[in-house]
Amino acid sequence: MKKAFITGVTGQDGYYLSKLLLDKGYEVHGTIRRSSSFNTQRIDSLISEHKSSGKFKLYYSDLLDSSSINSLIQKIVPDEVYNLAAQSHVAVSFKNPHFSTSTSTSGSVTLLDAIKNLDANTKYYQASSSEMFGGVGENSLNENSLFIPKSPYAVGKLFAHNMTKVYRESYDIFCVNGILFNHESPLRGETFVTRKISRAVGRIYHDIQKKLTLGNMNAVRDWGFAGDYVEAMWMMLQHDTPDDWVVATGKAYTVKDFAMEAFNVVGLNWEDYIQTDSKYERPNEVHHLLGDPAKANKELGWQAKTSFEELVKMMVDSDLKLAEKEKVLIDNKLIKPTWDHS
Ligand code: NAP
Ligand code: G4F
Repeated sequence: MKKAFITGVTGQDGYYLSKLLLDKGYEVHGTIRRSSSFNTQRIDSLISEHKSSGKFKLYYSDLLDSSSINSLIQKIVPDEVYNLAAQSHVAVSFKNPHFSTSTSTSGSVTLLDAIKNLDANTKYYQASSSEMFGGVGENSLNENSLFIPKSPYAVGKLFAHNMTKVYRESYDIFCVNGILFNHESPLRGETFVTRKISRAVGRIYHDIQKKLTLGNMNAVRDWGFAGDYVEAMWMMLQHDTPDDWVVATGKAYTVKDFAMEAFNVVGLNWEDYIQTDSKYERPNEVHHLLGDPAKANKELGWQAKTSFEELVKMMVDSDLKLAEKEKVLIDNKLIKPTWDHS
């Protein structure tokens, strides 16, 4: 039985990747951070499902704690390591630059070096990001495009990306970079723009929110479904040779397009509900990200299966159900509308 070690298992991709690997018969070992409130909501269903088999194991750790990461790698001796952990919000990385960059920089070196010292042919996946391209111009971006990072988040990711290549070339370790473009789902964090929109549509439809306030609605992104993208992560580690691959749909839309489509799902006109505020704009915006997945299509046999329209509908449908439950609790005075985290 293959063993996978996943950092960032409590995140959006952590859930989808764990589910994929558990379904394939892997034993999955994931790190979670100690928090004063519970942070395993996304993976609670997997924890219950695999309680008796013992195939889903969790450990308290943090990527900044190299000693715990080293001990875990030595104890588990995983076949595959997926480094998904990051402070992944670009706007927040401007406010917490030290933490955001060190999680990616120190974290990747700790893992790569632990794998080198283990000497057990462990394969490594680095969660690289399209954010590293910087979104200058409107060309479709591939593995050979120039990186022009524009945020502390992107600088940290570029360090980890380059370090992964250094370990691959220097020590013959099977380590890959998945340069993933934006991928979303009903489990997306609520402060990313797609989920902020789908959550608002659900709440506006159920009359528990009046307006949605956004930043730059002209920003362009290549949005895919996270469930499709974790398959590409796994496929990279099954390829004959280690390399770097872009994972994207090859189609681009504006934030405004996403909002229009989301309000359309419930038959409302987005213009009646959306306002803008410069507080949601970044100090250095990434304007346009469109990916060219030709290499992943050809070499990995990977294809994005979910269309933009299907993705938006999936997210809105899920958030309509959530808002319906919230409405009952609010009407019965069991909860109060929460502080705006966005
Ligand atoms: P996410 O939902 O924000 O999850 C991030 C995970 O990292 C969470 O489990 C979080 O733990 C954990 N984490 C944060 N700081 C940590 C630290 N210092 N030590 C250990 N764990 C830490 O992100 P995602 O959307 O699943 O993305 C997964 C990875 O892919 C990230 O590295 C992200 O930067 C990268 N990526 C994402 C996209 C995308 O569009 N989703 C595109 C390209 C690349 P808590 O739950 O405790 O916060
Ligand atoms: O949803 P976002 O916050 O995602 P962003 O910045 O593209 O980053 C995500 O994708 C990256 C891959 O390219 C990942 F590496 C990263 O970890 C993360 O998952 O913002 C998307 C766009 C931006 O241009 C932003 O300025 O939407 C614009 N936007 C407009 N109004 C907003 C808002 N973004 C947020 N979060 N909130 C707004 O109100």
